[in-house]
Amino acid sequence: MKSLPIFLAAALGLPTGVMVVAPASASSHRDSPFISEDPAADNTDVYAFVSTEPGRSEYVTVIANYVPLQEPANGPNFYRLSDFVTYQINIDVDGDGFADLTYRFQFKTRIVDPGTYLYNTNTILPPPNPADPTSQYLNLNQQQSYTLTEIGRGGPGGGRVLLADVRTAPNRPGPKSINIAPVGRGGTAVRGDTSAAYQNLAQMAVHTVPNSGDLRAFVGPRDEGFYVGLGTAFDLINPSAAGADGTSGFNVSTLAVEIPKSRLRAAGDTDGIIGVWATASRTRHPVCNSQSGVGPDPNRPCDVAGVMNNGVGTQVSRLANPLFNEFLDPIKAKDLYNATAPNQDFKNIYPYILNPATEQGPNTLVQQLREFTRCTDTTNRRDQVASFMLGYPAGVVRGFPGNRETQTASPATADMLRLNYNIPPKPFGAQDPMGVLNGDFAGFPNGRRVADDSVDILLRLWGGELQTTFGSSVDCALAASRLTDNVPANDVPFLPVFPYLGLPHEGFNHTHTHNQP
Ligand SMILES: [Ca+2]
Ligand SMILES: [Ca+2]
Ligand SMILES: [Ca+2]
Ligand SMILES: [Ca+2]
Repeated sequence: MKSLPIFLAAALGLPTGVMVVAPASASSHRDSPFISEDPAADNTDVYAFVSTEPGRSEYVTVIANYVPLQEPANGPNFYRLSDFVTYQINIDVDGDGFADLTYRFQFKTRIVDPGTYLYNTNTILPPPNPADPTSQYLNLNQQQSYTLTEIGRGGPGGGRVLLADVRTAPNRPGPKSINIAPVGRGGTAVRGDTSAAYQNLAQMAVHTVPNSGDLRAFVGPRDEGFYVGLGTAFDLINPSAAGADGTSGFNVSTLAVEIPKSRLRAAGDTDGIIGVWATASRTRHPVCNSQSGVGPDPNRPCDVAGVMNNGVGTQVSRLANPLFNEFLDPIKAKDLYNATAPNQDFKNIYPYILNPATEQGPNTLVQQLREFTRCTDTTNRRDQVASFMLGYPAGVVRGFPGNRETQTASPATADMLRLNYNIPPKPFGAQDPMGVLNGDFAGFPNGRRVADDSVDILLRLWGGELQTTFGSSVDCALAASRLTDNVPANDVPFLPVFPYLGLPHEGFNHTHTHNQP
């Protein structure tokens, strides 16, 4: 049952612990001042879970989303990832906050016909040789490919190329561009549901790496899967019973990799617990230099000035737990968070998470939540540290075996998405979107699945639901358990197969109704 806003509950004579509150944009959209100016490098969400597709329970899927709030009708230069950004999925297997396994995505854009304005010059058709991952979709004029490199312990040098110059899934302009058969370019009106045709095309961008235990990777547009009551958050948290999903009808750019557990063990993992985060690093900030005139390369008619770094680049975005930098870090620390690695968090960030009131002042999130729950501790939040910076020791949550590293003597206090992948996955459709808090231990905050209601879980965790189990004398579990943004589900279905996130919205036919399904 949906909860009611506090004012409505009071009017009906119901317990006024029931309330509505709604936080920010998608989990890390525009989370810091600097990254707001650089959407192509902006991390928006990270997911990590044991694969639920049948036959894939020995794999861990990690998804990193970038480029927030994409309007689907964004032609002719449809959204894409930047050729001048290094995107990385980072995995720590031993709890020290340093990556032991990194998956690096680097992109290349190719314009087939630079003489036209078009994204696609006719209906986008399957590649002539689908088995060859470098074979591009027919009639796709603006093509983007990527190289995926796996880097082991020891830093940025070297690495092993898993996929080279392979295709990404195309955007989804509409029924004239996405169809089973070519429809031509005449004036004929074309209607119809392109979901099956698009799914067919997009799954051709799922690539398998046979010499790496059938590791799989995907890059392409998806529906924004982070459903959230967006509009009420920054009106000073203004409760609304409407349950409007503020990201409905928008797309995002998804990078996904499905890693065999055996590779995690080969990287040094011995306890089945990993810490995951994603980053974006700018190698250049492109500026078209008018002095250069039209150059010999039709893809690069201008010199690209503004070289920042010719190697991996300068890190400008980072994300692990949803809404961590967005809500828990003060403005003065947000850019620093994005520029640093998890092993710096104990020094830079931990005090704000443990003692929000004394370290940040009177205007923190927990103090805003007190308006609704009146039982939220503003200092000594060891529950928040465990939820987001350490993982849970066994026994803290009844029945949950925990996801705190046992491999190091003192695990790093760092924002990483901890996943205990020894916990068996729940089948798709049998998952509880409230995850660990409702006894489904394969869900957030043990990793994070695409369908988990991260916002409601976070509201309950921030609201102190676990404080008593961490020794607080405050008992607000009941009130906290009623916190919700009244947005219980995504606007489109998630997929039961890799890459799991729903199909992107179509430019030709989409809405931003914000209504709940
Ligand atoms: Ca490590
Ligand atoms: Ca959505
Ligand atoms: Ca481990
Ligand atoms: Ca929700």
